[in-house]
Amino acid sequence: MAFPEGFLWGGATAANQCEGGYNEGGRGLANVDVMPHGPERRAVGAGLRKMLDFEDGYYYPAQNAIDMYHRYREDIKLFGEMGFKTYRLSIGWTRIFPNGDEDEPNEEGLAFYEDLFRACHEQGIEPLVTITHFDLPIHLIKEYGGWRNRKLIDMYKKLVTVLFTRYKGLVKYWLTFNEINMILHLPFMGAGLVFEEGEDKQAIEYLAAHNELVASAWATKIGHEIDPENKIGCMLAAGTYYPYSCKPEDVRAAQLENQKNYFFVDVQSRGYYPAYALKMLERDGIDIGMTDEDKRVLAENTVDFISFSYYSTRCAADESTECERTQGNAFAGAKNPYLKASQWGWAIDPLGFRITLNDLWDRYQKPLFVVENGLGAKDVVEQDGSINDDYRIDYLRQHIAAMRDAITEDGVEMLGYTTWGPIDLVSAGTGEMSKRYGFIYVDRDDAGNGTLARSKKKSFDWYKKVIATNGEDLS
Ligand code: BGP
Repeated sequence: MAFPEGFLWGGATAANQCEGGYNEGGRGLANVDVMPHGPERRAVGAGLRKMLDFEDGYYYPAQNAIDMYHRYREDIKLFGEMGFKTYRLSIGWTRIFPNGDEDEPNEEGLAFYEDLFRACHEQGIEPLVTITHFDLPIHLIKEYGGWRNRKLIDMYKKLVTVLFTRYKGLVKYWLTFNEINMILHLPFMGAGLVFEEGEDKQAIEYLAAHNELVASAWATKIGHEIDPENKIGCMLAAGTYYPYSCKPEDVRAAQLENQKNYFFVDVQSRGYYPAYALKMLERDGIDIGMTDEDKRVLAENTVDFISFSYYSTRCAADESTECERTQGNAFAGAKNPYLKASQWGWAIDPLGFRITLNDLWDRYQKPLFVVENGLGAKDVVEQDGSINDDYRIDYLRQHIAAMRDAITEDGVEMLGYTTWGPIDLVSAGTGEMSKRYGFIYVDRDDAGNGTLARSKKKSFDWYKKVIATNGEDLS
């Protein structure tokens, strides 16, 4: 058998991209709510255009998203029908602590997720919970400056203590921060950072990263203390950087880019700052405010498993190298001439998936959990209502086959695989609905029009069969 017994097949979503109900159930406002659809989204996400409230003339897709806040039972039932073993979802921090710094949590928010987890178990689905998926109370940004402020470690500790206590027995798999390395690419989205004129951006990003890393280690400690059954993982936006050529300068450029990403997991998995990161901080004169307690907490509370998203590999070239550069997603780089790209310019590289799996397994020797993978594409609804998304099936088939090879041929140890957006949802990068990943179609467009009705695409039955055969039948 290729995939191990009990392999956790499923799908992944994030609260702000599917829930909606932004002002219901006592929920407070979060950074992700005020990221508009349209050309300014990227600058807002990067912390370069300050937008801390809703402004006139913009459309904010997270306000209602796909209305899962009201439809989760119906949606989870469809996941159950596909045979999901796990469903990865995230907690909206502001449902639990509307401002982030209250003493008492909001019971309505806690009850909402409790019922959602029960709905999962009724379908035989194990929840996999991301504690924060690009999600931070606006109040913590306005009052404290987001994750640049160490006080957020305490707010986070309070949040996780409430979650681990309340959901003991209902949730066993946890991720501390979604794509923690996104701080370096979209720092407002990743850490609630907004930069003022003249600030040292890099210094603030690494300071915020340190605070998140320490908070993540505390969460691991608290989670294990509350329930030793808890399995707590880190989460990386992965995708190995290839050198553009075998020119040593290109190879070095790729090595440096890879280290920038590995840095986070090196700390979370090994428990200390790697030498190359310490040297870089020293060289650039960056003080992250490391305390002895931080060092101890990091060392004693490493993660149980490594989770990551994989959409594509990336390519690095030295500045002197002549090549086409791309800004396909949040990660800029050289354009790989050997690969085709998606409609949104993301390189498609199934073999790169196997390479990335090997790189991470070799480096950490801890079980891997792929918690995002998929193809964002435009779908066409036929006259009869059917949606023939063969391109999506092809993408997933090739990636699952590459993952199978990594397990059977290379000996990579894995816990599971969740595709991104099993139901169409709002794109994190662009705010669009038309960038669809789902097996389940949602009738909603980029401007927020549509009935929100759900319907099955061709890929729905295909994925159902993949799960039913534990990955044996990919046809
Ligand atoms: C990851 C995020 C997700 C998700 C995905 C796809 O970076 O963790 O939240 O959205 O990418 O990206 P996009 O939505 O921009 O297509």
